[in-house]
Amino acid sequence: MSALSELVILKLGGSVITDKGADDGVVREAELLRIAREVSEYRGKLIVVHGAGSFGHTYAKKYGLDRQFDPEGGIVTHKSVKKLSTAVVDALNRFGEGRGGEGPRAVAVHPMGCMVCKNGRIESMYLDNLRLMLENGLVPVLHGDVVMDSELGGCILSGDQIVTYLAKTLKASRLGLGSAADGVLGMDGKAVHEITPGTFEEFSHYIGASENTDVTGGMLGKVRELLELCKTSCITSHIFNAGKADYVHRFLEGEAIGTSICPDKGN
Ligand code: IP8
Repeated sequence: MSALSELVILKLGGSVITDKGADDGVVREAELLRIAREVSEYRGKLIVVHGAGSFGHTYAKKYGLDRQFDPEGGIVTHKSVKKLSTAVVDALNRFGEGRGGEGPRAVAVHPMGCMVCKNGRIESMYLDNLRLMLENGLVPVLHGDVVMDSELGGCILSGDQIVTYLAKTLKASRLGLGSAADGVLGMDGKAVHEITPGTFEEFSHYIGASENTDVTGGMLGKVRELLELCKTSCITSHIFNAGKADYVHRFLEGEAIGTSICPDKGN
């Protein structure tokens, strides 16, 4: 098991915890509870970030927020992802309560209230609250959100960008993206074991750009964020299938499952 001082960051994809094909936000309750149970077994320092799924993406698309900021659309979309955040926090705390005070004590941290972007990229974030939460046994839960942007007025911020920013800034030891696929799928439909900055070109043309109503780039967007992280901070990330029973637990316990995005050997 990981040492308590090590920080693990886990992203739960919107396609896993919501019905992404739905026109309005629909939580996949059974999946969320199963994942919350798996997370509750982990005792180390943990940040959970979740995607927006059919909550945020539906409204972001409706109001064209990926093209231009719109205050009304921003509020509607933010309200919608906050609703999903409450569902995630409640599910995690439900399992925390039964473990004699040892289970996760999750608390929502909404990016809209503590992050600012510039041209869609995170420029600053208030982090003292996160550090204190981690030191005091809380599990901060963040999510893809609408945030204010010093150039654009406001923008859509993907959880994929949030996890890499936090991993780099807080020096996480492990980062996992629990998606609805087994990892980055190769030509044979099976998960590619490893992608490095040097081998990315081989795979880039058949990595899916986006699925359903996703306004933030799908699998290709994730891989790009994670490659950037391993180039700048040498942190290895794992994209794995959080829709499969026990995979979240296995990732948290240190197994390299799915596709690893890691630095080139010799770097
Ligand atoms: O699902 C998108 O976050 P993601 C955020 O993590 C919104 O890419 C509001 C659509």
